[in-house]
Amino acid sequence: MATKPPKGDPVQDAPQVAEPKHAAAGLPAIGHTLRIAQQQMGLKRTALTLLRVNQKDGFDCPGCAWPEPDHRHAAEFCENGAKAVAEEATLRRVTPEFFAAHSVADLHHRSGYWLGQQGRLTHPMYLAEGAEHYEPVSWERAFDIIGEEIEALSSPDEAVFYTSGRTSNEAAFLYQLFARELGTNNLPDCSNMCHESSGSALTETIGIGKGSVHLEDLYKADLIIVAGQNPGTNHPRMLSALEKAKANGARIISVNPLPEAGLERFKNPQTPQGMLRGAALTDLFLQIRIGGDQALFRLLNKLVLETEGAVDEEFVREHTHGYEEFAKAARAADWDETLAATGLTRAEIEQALGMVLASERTIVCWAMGLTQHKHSVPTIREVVNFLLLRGNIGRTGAGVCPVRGHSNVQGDRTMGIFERPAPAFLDALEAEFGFAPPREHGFDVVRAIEALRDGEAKVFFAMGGNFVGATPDTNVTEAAVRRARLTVHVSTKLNRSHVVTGARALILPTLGRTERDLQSSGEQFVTVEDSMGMVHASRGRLEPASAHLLSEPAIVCRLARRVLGADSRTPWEEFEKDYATVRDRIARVIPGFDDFNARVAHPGGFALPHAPRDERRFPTATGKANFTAAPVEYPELPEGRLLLQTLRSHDQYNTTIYGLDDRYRGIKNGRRVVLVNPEDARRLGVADGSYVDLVGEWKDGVERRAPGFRVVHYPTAPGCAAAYYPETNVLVPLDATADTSNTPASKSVVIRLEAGVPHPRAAV
Ligand SMILES: Nc1nc2c(c(=O)[nH]1)N[C@H]1C(S)=C(S)[C@@H](COP(=O)(O)OP(=O)(O)OC[C@H]3O[C@@H](n4cnc5c(=O)[nH]c(N)nc54)[C@H](O)[C@@H]3O)O[C@H]1N2
Ligand SMILES: Nc1nc2c(c(=O)[nH]1)N[C@H]1C(S)=C(S)[C@@H](COP(=O)(O)OP(=O)(O)OC[C@H]3O[C@@H](n4cnc5c(=O)[nH]c(N)nc54)[C@H](O)[C@@H]3O)O[C@H]1N2
Ligand SMILES: [Mo]
Repeated sequence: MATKPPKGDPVQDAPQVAEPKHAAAGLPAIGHTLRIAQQQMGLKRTALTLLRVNQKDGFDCPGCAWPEPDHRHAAEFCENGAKAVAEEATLRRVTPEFFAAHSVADLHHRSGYWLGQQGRLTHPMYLAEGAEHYEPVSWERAFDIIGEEIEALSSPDEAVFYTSGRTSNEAAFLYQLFARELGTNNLPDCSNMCHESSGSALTETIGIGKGSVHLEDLYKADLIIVAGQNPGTNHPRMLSALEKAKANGARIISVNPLPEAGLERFKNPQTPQGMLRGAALTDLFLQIRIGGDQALFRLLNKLVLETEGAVDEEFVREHTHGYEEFAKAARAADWDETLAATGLTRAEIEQALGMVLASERTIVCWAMGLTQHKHSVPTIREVVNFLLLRGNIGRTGAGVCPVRGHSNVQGDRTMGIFERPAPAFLDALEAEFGFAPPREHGFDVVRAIEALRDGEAKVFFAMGGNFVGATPDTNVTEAAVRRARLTVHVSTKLNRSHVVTGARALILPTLGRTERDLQSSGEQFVTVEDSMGMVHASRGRLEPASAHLLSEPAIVCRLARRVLGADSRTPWEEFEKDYATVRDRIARVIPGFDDFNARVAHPGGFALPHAPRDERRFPTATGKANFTAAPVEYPELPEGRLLLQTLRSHDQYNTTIYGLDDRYRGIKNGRRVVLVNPEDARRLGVADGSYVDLVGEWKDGVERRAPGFRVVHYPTAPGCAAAYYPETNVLVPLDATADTSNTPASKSVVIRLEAGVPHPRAAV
């Protein structure tokens, strides 16, 4: 039997703390999975649903973007994928009666955890100007309201169209087409807060903003460096790949301020011996200070340059540009400065160098630990320098591997969800659809918040996600969104963004991945692209959560018909009826999708082309892979302060909180914890178990405070603290962003600790 959502809220935050774990997955993970899934779905639905995850005829797991192996297990999912599925396939419902019983003011006082636990949204809901409750509204009326507000704008650039990363290729393509026919490139997305720094750095240096490895490359690598990533929690299926790589002889270096359980030892739940003993994964753990990665890679580059025969001279000569200038900068790298920036010892760096030199095939994997700093773009460029030096791009078993977050975040970008579209893409849209797309760049996430704040944007439309919950500087962002005339959210579940609204607001409930999508031409499937550029189909089988849901493509098509009217020559009605007709257009507009419908019928899908990987061709401005030579940066920490990273617990999916535990880190029943190195804690006079407020320090002098965190003495790198997002988003200043990519620097926030008291609320 599925159980009811928790009644009590605010939930008392009462963290209990035990020793952190040293291994991930294994039996406890399976027990935990089944318990959470059954609470939401009941036993039968749990079994039926979980068996279809990531199978060739099933649906793509809405968890992370890690690719599926060619030979699949019956259970090709992980604990956290199962939780993501359970959240969506839950039997709990948020109905019009729920909204009649709870005013917006009431919901505003609930935690995000409680909101999410209420279940799936069942009806389109409307909050009229000045009203206290959402009320049910017909789809027609909902589209009329959006039409009215868009027509009242003085320019289409006063509208913003946000996308989260679960949206299918088909929906994303239609959505950007609609926005551009309307006349704006205001298409910010979650990527702006996520891997934008990777995209910026890779596009400039190798000519394409995507990773250059396939899953099989990991199995063939000699050395895999995992920097700034916690796969045990956020990409658990990656651990199976790392285990296999190790069995084939690879060595692994983890670079992280925290010892993460998944990287230490992995107990593979798919094999009996894995369950019992588990495999040690990391050979060398470099416990780096937050933000020290650019300095580390720069010094490694210097040491490689100084080693006779270590540089792949032929590759450098044939395929790269800018080597001399880079080499000059790298040779100037300084040991003492690097040791200070990284907190590592000389012996550790020399050991890493030995492993680097012993490897013919090296892969560097990374995620948010590298992308969310002021100097993220030069950091990732330094990783590219590191790989180029030894010819590790466009070679089997080697390459760049930015590990994506949301399950289709990479595909959405491929489909044109981007505020700075390439001219060639716009030309192709123009040729195919016969309208003149806007050429001026639009707003990214941070610019969209500023535009709302300054009254330059008045309509905010979100295709999924939780904009208010996920973005930085919570108080600033909430005030900005409240200034909008209209906020619209296409959503599966209730979240904070539904209760921090513009003057008018709409909730448009939609189908999830797990659900059957029936249109008038018959049952539809959609497609997604994983982190390694593989495109495949996703088919839901469950009955939709309610008869009143529309699919995301249907919502866009109807919206476009209402808003664009006779101005649009695009066959929106046909697109809604049959998604294959959308794929035919994608095939004509986007390179690599030729014969899309035929090729996606192949079980497992197909690989998109990637010039650097496939043919060592680098479509950059210079026509070569570019070495770069930025000055080395690392965060400066004033006396008595800590550098805070805001990260994920094991029981959350971004702003969706599954539960209040972070099992591998030994934390239970609470999220308001701050992990502090015991030495720092002693120096700052904060006892383990005491309560503090986290107070941000930023050049604007504004006080940003996150109250009531329990101090946990934890083996994090000295000077570096960690606490969960989204509770700490209030501390991340809106203008503290990465250079070039404008990604919020949510992994390096300078804070001080002030004595505090426990906070009543578990999760914001
Ligand atoms: N279950 C689950 N799965 C998820 C998500 C989820 O919330 N829950 N989110 C999805 C999304 S959208 C994304 S983007 C990914 C996120 O996946 P991750 O990037 O793994 O997520 P974070 O929890 O932000 O972890 C950041 C890691 O980087 C380390 N780190 C922090 N600062 C630094 C630094 O300066 N240098 C180095 N070397 N390391 C650093 C942290 O200690 C931590 O291990 O996961 C995706 N998958
Ligand atoms: N401080 C701090 N801030 C961060 C980060 C950090 O590490 N630290 N990480 C950043 C990162 S990497 C990311 S990607 C962003 C995430 O930002 P978002 O993607 O905006 O946030 P999510 O929490 O993933 O969105 C969850 C909501 O998506 C909706 N949803 C779920 N499935 C579907 C679906 O199939 N269709 C539709 N239409 N809606 C659906 C549900 O209503 C759910 O409440 O947050 C960023 N913010
Ligand atoms: Mo992300």
